Amino acid sequence: MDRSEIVHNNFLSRVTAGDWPELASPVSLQEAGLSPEALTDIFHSQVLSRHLDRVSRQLQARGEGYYTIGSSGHEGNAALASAFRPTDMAFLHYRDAAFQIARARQVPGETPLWDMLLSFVTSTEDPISGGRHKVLGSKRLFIPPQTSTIASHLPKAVGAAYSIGTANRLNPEHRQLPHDAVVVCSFGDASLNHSTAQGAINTAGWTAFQGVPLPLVFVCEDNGIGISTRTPTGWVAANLQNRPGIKYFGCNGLDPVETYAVAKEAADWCRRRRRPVALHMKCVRLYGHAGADMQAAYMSKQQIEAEEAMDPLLHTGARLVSTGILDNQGVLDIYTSVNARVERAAEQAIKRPRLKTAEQVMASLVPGPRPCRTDNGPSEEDRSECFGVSDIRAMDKPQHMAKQINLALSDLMLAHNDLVMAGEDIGRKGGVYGVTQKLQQRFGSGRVIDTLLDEQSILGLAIGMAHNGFVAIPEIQFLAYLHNAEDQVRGEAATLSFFSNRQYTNPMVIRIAGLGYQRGFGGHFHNDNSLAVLRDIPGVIMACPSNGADAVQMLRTCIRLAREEQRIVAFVEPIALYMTRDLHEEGDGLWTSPYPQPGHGTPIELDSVGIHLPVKGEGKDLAIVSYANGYYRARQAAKVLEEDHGISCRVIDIRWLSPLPAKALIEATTECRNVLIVDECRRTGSQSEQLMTLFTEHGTHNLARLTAEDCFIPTGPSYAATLPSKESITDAALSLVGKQIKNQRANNQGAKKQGGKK
Ligand SMILES: Cc1ncc(C[n+]2csc(CCOP(=O)(O)OP(=O)(O)O)c2C)c(N)n1
Ligand SMILES: [Mg+2]
Repeated sequence: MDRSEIVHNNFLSRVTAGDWPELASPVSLQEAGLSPEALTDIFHSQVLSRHLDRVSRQLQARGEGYYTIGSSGHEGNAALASAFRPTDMAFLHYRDAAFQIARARQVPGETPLWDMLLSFVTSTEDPISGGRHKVLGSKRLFIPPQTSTIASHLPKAVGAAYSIGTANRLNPEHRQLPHDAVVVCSFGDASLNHSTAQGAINTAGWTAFQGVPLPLVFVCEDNGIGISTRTPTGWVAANLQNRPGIKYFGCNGLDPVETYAVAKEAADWCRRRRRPVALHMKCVRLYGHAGADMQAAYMSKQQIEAEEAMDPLLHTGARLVSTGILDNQGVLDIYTSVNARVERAAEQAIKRPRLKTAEQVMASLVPGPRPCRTDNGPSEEDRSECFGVSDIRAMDKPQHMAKQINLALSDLMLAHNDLVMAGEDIGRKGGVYGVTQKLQQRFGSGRVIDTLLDEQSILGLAIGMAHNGFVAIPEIQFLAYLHNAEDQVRGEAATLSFFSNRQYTNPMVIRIAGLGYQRGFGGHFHNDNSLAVLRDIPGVIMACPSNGADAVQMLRTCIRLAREEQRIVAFVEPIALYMTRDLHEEGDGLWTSPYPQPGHGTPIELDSVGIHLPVKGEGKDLAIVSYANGYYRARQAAKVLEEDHGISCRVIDIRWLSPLPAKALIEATTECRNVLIVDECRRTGSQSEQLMTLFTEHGTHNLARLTAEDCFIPTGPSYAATLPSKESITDAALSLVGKQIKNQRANNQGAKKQGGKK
């Protein structure tokens, strides 16, 4: 028999016989401040959660439901939820259905039973994911959906908690959380060991240790096991009890009264002091890990039965009966009537429509636009105060890319009070390359945040702040360090709109200093030349400018895309070009330009490419398609090709690496007799693969690519040995054009011969 049926029958027979467990806690209702109605309410939520689990297993067995990770044994969550306000944003563990149900009972007009059933049967009417996953979550209940890697929601919970204080100062237009809200974040005992969890807890402590407000309640739901691996006895308490900056509370989640009392104390403490709390809640896990998990493979029958005997519903029943709120029959009545209601509703839910086409599934991948206050750019007064009049005049002098990005960031921060920046060393130092110099002086340490050294926390901060109306500009100091934290983009940020049917979004512009060619500062960590990790994430935009003026315009577009269209953008800055001034010869200053003041210059929109035409001719012999350092070198090569070889060559700057501006690329090259792709990233996995495919599918002939070798980048004089150079681009172009001329001759001769035969 399915264990859920065994637990069900145990409950019925023990309640009928009045075989109640001993009270798990001496705390009385009065001491807990819990009214009889409130306890009955908690029981209702617990019972509903239990029956939803049972029914979801039945539906799965019938092929009508999918994925049945359950909440049974964790129903203490209902008492937990009752201790918080429904506007305290909750990032929940997957076993927290009872939390969501109890919260729904705090809000008029909610229909948690129906909503959750729609999610179980993946109906398009599921109010959270629109039928994309069985997932907890609700926009109205401040519960963002969570279906992902273990512990990956903790960093954003830290970010959301941090955002409350910042929102109280800046009041961003799209603010969500009240000024005195706290954030709840729950997870399992095995998840506590994940480096992401440890990192987030450390970040919370580090923040609070300095007296910075961080109203966050971490809840570790300790059922003593993670799938089949036992958590050592006492480990969770030992791990959480002595964390600097974090206050520890513990409760027995089997007993709703103690759970409520302790959770209330923890929530109140956190709300009052604006400091993080770790609440350790004991639970049991009934029916194994998830649908197909056979507990018998790793637990003895006695162990399984001992867990089942600790059923929290029996404990709540015992409380209700021992306090005279209900008698045995009253407990049974609630249990059986809710059961009947759930079963009836389930039969209706399975008839509701499901997603069918790829188009329907994909409809929520990219968030929708949102109305934003009219943007007139920063005012003249604000700019004069921020920069000083002489500095504004100096902006008309030619500037390199690092300076231009710095000015653009300043103007954007001036124009929009919902922008915040965060990263390692971006504040006082102004970034490793000075790109963020003076920004902290201008906007304060609350908007230009020097973070601790943890990329997951930096990206989590951005995600969490976006949940409260901010658009963060997190910085990853070097591209190689993104890999430590890529799940925060891939598994978390990028999936949020998809799994919430566009209701939750986390717009941001991630600035990443990257790519190769740094002379004298080397090694692959500082010269990482692979962007593959960002290219295949659905919905994420990747921008990569090659020069200062473009960087400014593209950054402005990226911020607009994030603020107004709620997009996630990676803005990759080629480090080696930050300070580059000259193109062809020393002192020519061709890689500098005046800073385009806000509202000036030509905007660079998504899907557009840059086209550089030769001085003479129309550049139809050859198009070199490249970006960043490759584009810069291609421009050098183009001059040689024109002047020394008479090849009329245009150079195309791709600018937007994902999604590729396919149409613009085809249009820009269509008149050209040859196309050479120059990609400074590694041959395997680089953009060049997609570009070759694009042009081949389009039918472009005479196509070749020059890429970096499949190798890491060394330090020392050979720093650029594996990368495309002006010389290698020139050679590749000559060989391609030469080949084309040969082919043409061969074709002409072939045609003549054929003509002769006729
Ligand atoms: C990063 C990552 N690794 C592994 C998994 C697979 N996995 C899902 S749940 C789970 C066990 C979690 O146990 P615990 O945190 O104790 O929560 P419980 O299921 O016991 O409530 C594992 C290993 C995952 N989802 N994410
Ligand atoms: Mg566990």
